[in-house]
Amino acid sequence: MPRALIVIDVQNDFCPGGALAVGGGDEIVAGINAHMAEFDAVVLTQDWHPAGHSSFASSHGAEPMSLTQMPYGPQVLWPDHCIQGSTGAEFHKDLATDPADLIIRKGYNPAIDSYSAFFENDHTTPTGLEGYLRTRGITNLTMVGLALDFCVNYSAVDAAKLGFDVTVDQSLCRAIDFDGSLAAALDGMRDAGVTLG
Ligand code: VGL
Ligand code: ZN
Repeated sequence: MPRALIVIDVQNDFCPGGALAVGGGDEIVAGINAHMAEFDAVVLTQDWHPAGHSSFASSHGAEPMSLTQMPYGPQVLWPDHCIQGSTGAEFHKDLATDPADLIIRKGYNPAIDSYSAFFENDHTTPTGLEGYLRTRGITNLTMVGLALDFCVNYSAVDAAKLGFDVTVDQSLCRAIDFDGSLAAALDGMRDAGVTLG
């Protein structure tokens, strides 16, 4: 059962001091590094938005954390974050990046956000990660990282729907927990057949 560790968005902007800081986001780094050697493959994801991205509140003259309607459905409007090439978009300085087999970037399409490592938020445009994992014969995924209720959640649910055996290690995740998002995410992952470890 070849297994991959999928490390979601452990980037400066999601850590304390960052533009979209997740409480305790930096506390999981050492634990994630310590698990990498147990897996057949390690994949890192990197939120990677162009300036003026459509998921930014500033692009709509709106308040951060307000909701808008996009052609593909409702979308939370975020503070500007993870802008391509910025310090905020870099991985946390202590995250071990040398063991990564693949670094996959997402959210680079100006018109569509991408929480999931597999599909953009239109739920149809693939990132290519599914093909990478399948051609390497990987069937089992363990997901860790930031944020548990957004990018980890969407990635885990999509992976389960695609037929991967998915475990989310909650001790190596931290959540934004905005407006009930964490409880909803945990329910959604359970319903999709994700194992919450
Ligand atoms: C994320 C909001 C916006 C995440 C990314 O990594 O969970 N959340 N962009
Ligand atoms: Zn983002």
